[in-house]
Amino acid sequence: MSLLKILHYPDPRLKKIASPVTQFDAVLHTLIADMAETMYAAPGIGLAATQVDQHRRIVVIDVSEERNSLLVLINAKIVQKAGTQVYEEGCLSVPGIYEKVERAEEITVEYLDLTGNAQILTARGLLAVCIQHELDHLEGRVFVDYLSQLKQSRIKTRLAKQAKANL
Ligand code: QAP
Ligand code: CO
Repeated sequence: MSLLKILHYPDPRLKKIASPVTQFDAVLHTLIADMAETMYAAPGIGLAATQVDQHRRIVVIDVSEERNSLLVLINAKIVQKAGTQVYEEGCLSVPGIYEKVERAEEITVEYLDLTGNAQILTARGLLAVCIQHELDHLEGRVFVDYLSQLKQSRIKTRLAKQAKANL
């Protein structure tokens, strides 16, 4: 297992659109194990392959307190949305920044599991927010994209300052 390097906003590679997974082999399983290790080490509650510069439709999530309920979504698609909720989101690619974003309250997703079997899941609350946030990454979208231009430019300035301080 190994820790993967996480891309930081506004890296242009975060805008790439991910391709569907077609091979359920050892290479895929290694990438997923490394993504999970990277998410837990951060620590984070969700990580999309895009964030580690792998442009494939893979997401790992664990919103449990105990950090023992790994959810792996491959080629996931939201097939139903209902209601709205506002949640203060963060992102491992946008360190130290938290902003409110409005998303659907309840969603149903169809996806493939680690072995390539089709699954369906209905989620609400934080898990629903996290799934929507992570699936956005696979489309090249970051939560910052939903904020005003003024907030976006302030976030870029703050991250550039942080990056300089970390040299
Ligand atoms: C996405 O985000 C998410 O800034 C997952 O310094 C966030 O795991 C979905 C993190 C909130 C729903 C609600 C962020 C860790 C982790 C930071 C994360 C940081 C350290 C973010
Ligand atoms: Co994110």
